[in-house]
Amino acid sequence: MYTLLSGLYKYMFQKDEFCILILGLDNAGKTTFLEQTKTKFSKHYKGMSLSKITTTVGLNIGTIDVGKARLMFWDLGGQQELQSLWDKYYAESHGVIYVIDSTDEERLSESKEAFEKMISSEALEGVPLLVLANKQDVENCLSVPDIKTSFSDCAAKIGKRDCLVQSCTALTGQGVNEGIEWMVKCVVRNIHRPPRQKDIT
Ligand SMILES: Nc1nc2c(ncn2[C@@H]2O[C@H](COP(=O)(O)OP(=O)(O)OP(=O)(O)O)[C@@H](O)[C@H]2O)c(=O)[nH]1
Ligand SMILES: [Mg+2]
Repeated sequence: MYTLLSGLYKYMFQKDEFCILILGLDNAGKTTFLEQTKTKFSKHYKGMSLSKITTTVGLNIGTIDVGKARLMFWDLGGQQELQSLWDKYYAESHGVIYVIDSTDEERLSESKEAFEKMISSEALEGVPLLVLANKQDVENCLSVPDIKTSFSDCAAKIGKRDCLVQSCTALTGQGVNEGIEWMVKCVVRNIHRPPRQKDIT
């Protein structure tokens, strides 16, 4: 009876947990996106004022529940000297959200270089990639098609991974739900996939 009840309890309440990295250059809007996500997906979360967010030196964490999935976010600092720390988190992550500042055309190639380096890591093979074209509220910013064109030569490196370029305004929340729901769908589907050949011991 106990086994039956504990099985039922687990079925009803236990969540599958996924670690999601939030990466991108400094000033892209990663922490703003994380705060907006926590505000939208956690009923009782009293978010900090978005205007008070300052540059991230270590990391920010956050957890949300979406259906039977629990997403644990690690938002890492994007400054150049902090980018060398990103790969310490790759092996544990189930998905990556890569944030781009669509108003910063000058640093778009720098952002692409950081993205290419990140996706070249073997530890991220098969991991879904959500690319956010952030700050779409700013007039004359780069559009989603502009960013897709600039990143088009990454296609081979992305390979068969799930990848979505999503329009987003972290400040207002536009595109946040769509992005998170897409990520949940991908990571949940991945746990039901048979392991990759090299994972079989
Ligand atoms: N206009 C506009 N500004 C935004 C948006 N998202 C973030 N910002 C602003 O961009 C600046 C940087 O935002 P952060 O969230 O601190 O950026 P970050 O990527 O976490 O930066 P690091 O922690 O330094 O890596 C802040 O002034 C934000 O208010 C957006 O959607 N639209
Ligand atoms: Mg930050």
